[in-house]
Amino acid sequence: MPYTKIIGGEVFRHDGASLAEQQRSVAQKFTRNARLLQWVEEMVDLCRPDIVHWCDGSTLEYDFLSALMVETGTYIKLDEVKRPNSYFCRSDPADVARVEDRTFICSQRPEDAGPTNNWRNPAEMRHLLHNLFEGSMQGRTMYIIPYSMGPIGSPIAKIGIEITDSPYVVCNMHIMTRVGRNVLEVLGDDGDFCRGLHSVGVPLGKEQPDSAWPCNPASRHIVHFPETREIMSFGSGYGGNALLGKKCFALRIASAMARDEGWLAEHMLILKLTPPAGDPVRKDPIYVAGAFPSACGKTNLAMMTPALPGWKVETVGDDIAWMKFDPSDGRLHAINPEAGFFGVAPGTSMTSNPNAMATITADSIFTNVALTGDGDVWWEEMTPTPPPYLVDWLRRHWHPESGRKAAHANARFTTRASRCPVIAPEWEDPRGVPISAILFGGRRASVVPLVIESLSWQHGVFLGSIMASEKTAAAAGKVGVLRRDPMAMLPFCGYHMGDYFAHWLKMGQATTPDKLPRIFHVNWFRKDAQGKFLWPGYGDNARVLKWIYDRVQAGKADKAESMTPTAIGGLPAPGALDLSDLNIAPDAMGELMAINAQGWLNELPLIREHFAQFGSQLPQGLRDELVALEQRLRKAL
Ligand code: GTP
Ligand code: SPV
Ligand code: MN
Repeated sequence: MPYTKIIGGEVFRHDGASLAEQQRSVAQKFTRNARLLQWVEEMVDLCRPDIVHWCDGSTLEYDFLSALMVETGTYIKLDEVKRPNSYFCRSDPADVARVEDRTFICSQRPEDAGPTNNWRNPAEMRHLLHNLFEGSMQGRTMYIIPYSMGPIGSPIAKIGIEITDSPYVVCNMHIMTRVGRNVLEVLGDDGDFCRGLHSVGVPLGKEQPDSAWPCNPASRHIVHFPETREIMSFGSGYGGNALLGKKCFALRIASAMARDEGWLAEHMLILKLTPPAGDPVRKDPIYVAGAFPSACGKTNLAMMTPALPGWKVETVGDDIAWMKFDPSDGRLHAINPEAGFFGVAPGTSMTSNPNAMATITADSIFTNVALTGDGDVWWEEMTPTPPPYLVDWLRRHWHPESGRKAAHANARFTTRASRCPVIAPEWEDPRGVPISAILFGGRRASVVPLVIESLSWQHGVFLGSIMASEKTAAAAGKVGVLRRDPMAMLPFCGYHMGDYFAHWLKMGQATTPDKLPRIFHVNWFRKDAQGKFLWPGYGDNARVLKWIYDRVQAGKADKAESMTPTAIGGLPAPGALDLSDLNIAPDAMGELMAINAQGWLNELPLIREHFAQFGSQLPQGLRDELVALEQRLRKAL
């Protein structure tokens, strides 16, 4: 038995016949919420764990579970001087990313899941899951995690309960969400919550040794019941498959709630952009939200160190934004419902993202990176020269000459948002921050210019709806293929994507046009004929942010002259983009800003095909935009 004593919260040890009674008496010290108590009892009966552990979110609990995982071989503690209070973890090689083809939306009617989701009949799926979860936690501890998405008790926050048999999930949830008894206090006796049941799907027989990363890839199911706000996840312990507050609740379930309640749950970073002090025309900071597909630069942009002197970027969130129109000022306000970052490690360096590097100097979890000989971590591009020796994420010896990657492409760090040196002071403001600009962007090697300003809210929604991006390693499957990923929500929209577009259009009616955020489309990923990036990106993206600042801030003298209208939208007028001290070839700049009318015309059949799948649920406004785009392009030829 891993442990028997009561720690931090309370641990209940299954003791034969008295299981129900003991569990009940411990549970009641935590909550009197009848719905919660009954659900936990049912899940204990179903999953038959040896121990039930009600999590209290304390440091004691975190340390205890971390030590437990060191003991069982799941974790390696990193060197206390080099990387204090941090752990290294390797997953099973078959469990390294979200599994989109094993992710399901179970609404009563298939039309409510739509063509971009895997729909399953809810009753049939419940039956299948019941069989999978039956006895799935035998020999294991069941953890009950009460968590809040958003600051505990704030009017916009929402409560979830995750039941899991993975201590790795508990520790990650401690960092990524707000866990604790105070969540249950806010929940009260009759509050409602999002139910999330998770199991790695590997029951343990008596005396049977556990593996360092138990998982059950053959039976993986990441299942959502948007109508009843329930999640059931089986067989995977990795990231968005298992940390149910993140993609499952804060995006798939929350997007359905947002549709019903008139707000937006989006796959977006939130940043604060402050112009240089003493600038004669630029004064107040603005807030920008940006939707980029997985592993396409949200964390980088959210923590960016601007290449332009005096400009400052501070982080509000790096992955998810919940946005509501605030009646007091009529503006769209955004909160980051998360409490931490689950960030892509490879490519993160002092050059690409020094603020992320500073955030993860301590108190962090590193999954599927490489381990150095002296008890620290490494991943591709972390340092200009790799260390002479590593143990790679597959537990093999690694040398620079090994000719393979030391870290998995979707290796991740888990770290608290509060550790970030550029976290915005207002990042936990329950009112959220007022959004002035929304960015949509994907990886597009060709055709799509560096930045486009939409002509209207409807045109901006159209640009978001036709977004495409080359697939990354953040999800299992073939990397590099171009796919439509509307608003970066393709894997995360919990309902029919056509209805989602309609919801976006409707949100544009919620306030007066002058108060709506302005929508932009950006592309940091244009490549030249040799396959090299044309745009330096990273800190130099501040040049684009500065132009956006000028475009959205009323009162700027040369506002009208800073934009050139084109067939696809507004582009920076000649000279309007600040390229001072930028070392870039003039023809590269030309290519980045060119309107390739023929290239866009060639895309129209693909866009039509993309739209066709939504059938009658494609809103008329988007059809109109497509027709108008074609007309403008033909005129431009
Ligand atoms: P998720 O956490 O998966 O939702 O993704 P994310 O959007 O937060 O991804 P992240 O910021 O970690 O993206 C990292 C990847 O984007 C790395 O491959 C970076 O090299 C690349 N990247 C980020 N910014 C830029 C940029 O400005 N230019 C280029 N060329 N690559 C960039
Ligand atoms: C993403 O894939 O968009 C992520 C990582 O943010 S995960 O939480 O694993 O989904
Ligand atoms: Mn993401």
